[in-house]
Amino acid sequence: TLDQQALAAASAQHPKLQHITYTYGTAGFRTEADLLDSVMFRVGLLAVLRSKNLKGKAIGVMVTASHNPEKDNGVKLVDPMGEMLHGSWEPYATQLANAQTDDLLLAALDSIVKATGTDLSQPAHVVYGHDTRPSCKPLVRALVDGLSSATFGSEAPKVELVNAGLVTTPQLHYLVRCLNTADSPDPYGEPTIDGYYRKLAAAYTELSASRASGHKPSPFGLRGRELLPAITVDCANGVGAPKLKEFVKVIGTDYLPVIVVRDNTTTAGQLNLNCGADFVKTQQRAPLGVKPIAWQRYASFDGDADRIVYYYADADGVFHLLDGDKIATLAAGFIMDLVKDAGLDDKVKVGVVQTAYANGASTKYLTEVLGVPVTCVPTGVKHLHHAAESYDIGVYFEANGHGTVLFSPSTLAGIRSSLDSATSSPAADESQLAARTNLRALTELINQTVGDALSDMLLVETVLLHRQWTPAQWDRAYTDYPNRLVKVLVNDRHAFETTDAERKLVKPEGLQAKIDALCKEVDGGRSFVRPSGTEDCVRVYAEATTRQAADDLVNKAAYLVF
Ligand code: 16G
Ligand code: ZN
Repeated sequence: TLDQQALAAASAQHPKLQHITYTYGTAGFRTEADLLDSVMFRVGLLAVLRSKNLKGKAIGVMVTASHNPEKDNGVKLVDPMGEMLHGSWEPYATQLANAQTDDLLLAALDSIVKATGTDLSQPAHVVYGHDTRPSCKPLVRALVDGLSSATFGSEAPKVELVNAGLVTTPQLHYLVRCLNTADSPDPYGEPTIDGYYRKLAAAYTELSASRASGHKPSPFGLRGRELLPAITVDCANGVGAPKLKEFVKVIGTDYLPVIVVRDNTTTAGQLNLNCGADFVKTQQRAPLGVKPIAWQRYASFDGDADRIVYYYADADGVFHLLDGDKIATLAAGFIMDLVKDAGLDDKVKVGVVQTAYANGASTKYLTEVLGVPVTCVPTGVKHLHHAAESYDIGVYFEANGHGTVLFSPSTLAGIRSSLDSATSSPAADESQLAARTNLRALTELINQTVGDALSDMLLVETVLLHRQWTPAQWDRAYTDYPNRLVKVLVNDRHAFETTDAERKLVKPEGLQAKIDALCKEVDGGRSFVRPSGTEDCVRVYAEATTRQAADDLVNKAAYLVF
């Protein structure tokens, strides 16, 4: 039973702002930090309920607003295997956040307990962390108030809380999965940040050592002469900066020479300002004040280090972006080769998951050149993650740089047993064994809970090292079709409804036919319209074979919407 009095008293310290309606959306709750105190308290309550509902499994809570401006903040829940909160619980989060009074909050809790069949006498286990935003401190305090008020009566077992402190979003996801698999036959890793670093470092050193065969592993030191060993990483003045530096300490600069820029996490207002993955992707330019040296490797993380994009400049100083689509194609091509070299290609099928924002040229390259199946799903990590699970090895990336690679449980087991000489199909020769060993190391290198800028960077570095490619050589696989994305402010974005993975509008009626007609007039024309899940606007995307045609098309489509 609920300890009504104690809960009401605690909640009274975190009153709901009466005029605000909150929504738990694709990125959890996200808005101006000043509006989030009551939300944090209530998310604390919900996290405990969720954990009890899952019989005491550890649940994660991450306080961050990712690439948003520093004045914003947000919070999202992480389910036991490190995945996003199950969609069926999102409405409960919204319901709790919007209860206008403490009494209504208690009533809402009660109804959620009943609706979900949650047994309050179960234990609870919650791990929470936050990014570098100055507003995190008070907001985490409100969260902890919620977590520790959720005792639900004195007879209920204690709630076990783990404070992960300052972490990247993917580190928090990693911790959750480790805590829940610690006693299983397949533990994900040691549930500490140091354990996370050591897991990635061990996998990366193994992969880079295998390429340098016999030499002291020195990335790019052998044939890639034109390439400096170091990569320059823009950390968006966020949590990625201290965490990347901690990782480099663990792995050593011999293995990972990195120049960290935009690492100012102490000056107010700097987070995500004119830098970071979102800035670079949307502005199609290097961070302000960073002038890339021709042909060298550059990367940008976003504010909570779950996204990454690469870029380089050519001899004329022209900027070239290597976004999530480029990373997906690089990873898929490399993994397919490894699977083949490992002699596992009849058992292990690789697939790629994209959204409508994926550049048409990348989809064409994947299907026609690599011959890999591609699934298109609606925007949002949970959709991509879910679809990737249906492949033996599922590579998923959003064009914005969020993504990872998932290995199915049977694939993992297959790769492991292929290394066991006692099984039915021991490696035929040295090179097959090497491919199998590398494949296994990749499964350790890649954070399979969620997109992870650090892990993804190590994946890209591994492929470039093995291929002995410069970023320009990587870029050569295909040329992006010119494209444009614009925002349109409309009276009611809910009037826009989509189907076919957001590629077609069903409402307003008749609009899609007009867009189709526009596309038909343009060589390689493609355009779609969807309501944003994070902002009060409609987004219009268009691509075509020339810059002029893409711009024209987007303007005409936007005019139809407006
Ligand atoms: C959220 C999503 C991101 C997506 C973006 C689209 C998660 C964790 N994040 O940030 O994947 O690209 O929304 O925003 O799912 P939009 O709906 O405003 O275009
Ligand atoms: Zn992010």
